[in-house]
Amino acid sequence: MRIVYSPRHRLHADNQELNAGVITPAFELPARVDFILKRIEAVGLGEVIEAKTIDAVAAAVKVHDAGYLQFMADFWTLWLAEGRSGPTMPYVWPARGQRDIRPEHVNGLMGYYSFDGGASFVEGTWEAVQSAVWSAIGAAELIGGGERAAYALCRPPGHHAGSSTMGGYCFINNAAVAAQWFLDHGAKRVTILDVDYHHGNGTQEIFYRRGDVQIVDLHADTAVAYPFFSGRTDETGEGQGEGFTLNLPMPFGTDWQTWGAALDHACRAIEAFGPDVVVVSLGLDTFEGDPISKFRLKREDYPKIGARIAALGRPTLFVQEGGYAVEDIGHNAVGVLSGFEG
Ligand code: Q9C
Ligand code: ZN
Repeated sequence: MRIVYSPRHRLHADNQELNAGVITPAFELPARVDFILKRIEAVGLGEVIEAKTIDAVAAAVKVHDAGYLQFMADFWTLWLAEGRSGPTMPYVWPARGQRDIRPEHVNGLMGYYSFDGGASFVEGTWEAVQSAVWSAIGAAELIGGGERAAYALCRPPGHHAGSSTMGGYCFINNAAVAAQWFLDHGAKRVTILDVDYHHGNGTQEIFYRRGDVQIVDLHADTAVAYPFFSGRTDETGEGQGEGFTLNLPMPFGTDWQTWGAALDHACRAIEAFGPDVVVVSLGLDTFEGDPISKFRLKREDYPKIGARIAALGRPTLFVQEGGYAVEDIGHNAVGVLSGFEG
C-alpha cells in the first residue's frame, strides 16, 4: 500500500509533557516516524508519497470548533507577545463548579482549549499539526481514488483531540478529519476502529451523537488508565448516535489471547454496521515494551491485527496514532500493514 507522509512533522520537537504529575521530555518524538519509514523501506511496503499542502483548517473545521483552531493558529504569536519563547503546556483548567467562559489571556486560553498537560507547544507545533492533516487527507484521497488501503504516517497523533480540546499529545483529530472527508466524498457510513492502547476520547466525543460514524475502541480500562474520564462500556452513543459507540476496555497485562478476542468482537460489530470505509486509528502502544503502557502484545501479534482487519473486506485507511517504544515501532506498525496485505 502507499504511504503518505510530510517531513514537516519534525517541526514539533523538543517539547515537554506533564505525565503522572511530572514534567518530562515528550515521549511522542520525531524519531518515531524515522523508525517507521526505515522499516517501510526495509520490507518494500510501498511507495512513500510526500503529502501535498492543503488548507488543513478548512478540512479540520468540519469536526473541530473554529475558535479552537484559531487559538492554535495564533498560539505562538500570543506566546511571544508575553515575552515567552520556550516550550509550554497548559496548567489551569475549568473543572466542576467553574464557568465555561473563554478567557482572553493565553495562559487561560490554553486551559480552556485542553483537557490535560500532554499537548505542549513549540514554535513549529502548528505547522506540524497541519501537516498531519495533509497526510491524513492525502491518504484518504488515495482510497477515494479506488485504492484498497493507504497509510497516513502522521504526527502529532490525533485521537485524544476533541472538537475543542487538545491533550494526550494530540491537537487535530486526524482520523476524525479523514472520516468526515469520506462522508463528504460519497461514503454513507464510516467506522473508526481505534486500536491504540489509550481510549480515543476525542474521536468518541466528536461523533457521539452521530449515526453515520461508528466508533469501536479497544483500550486499557480507564478506571485505572489514562484518559480516565471516558471509555467505559456504558458509553454507547446518544440520540442519533445511540448504539454506534462500542468501548472494549481491558485490564493491565492484557496479551494477545484477550486482545485478539476483543478485536474479533470489534470486527463482528463492524460487519454488522457495514461501513463503506474503515479508518484505523493505529496505535502501537499495546506493545509489551511500550514505556508508558501496560499491555503485552508481542511483535508477532501485529500482523494478526492487520489480517483480521483485512478480513473485513472494506477500503481501509490507517492513521498513525501512539506507540512509544521507538526502536520497535517500525516493526510493529509495518507488521500490521504487512499483515493486512497478506
Ligand atoms: N502513565 C497517545 O497515545 N500520559 N497519547 C499517560 C501514563 C498521556 C498518549 C500517562 C498519554 C497520551 C496518542
Ligand atoms: Zn496511546
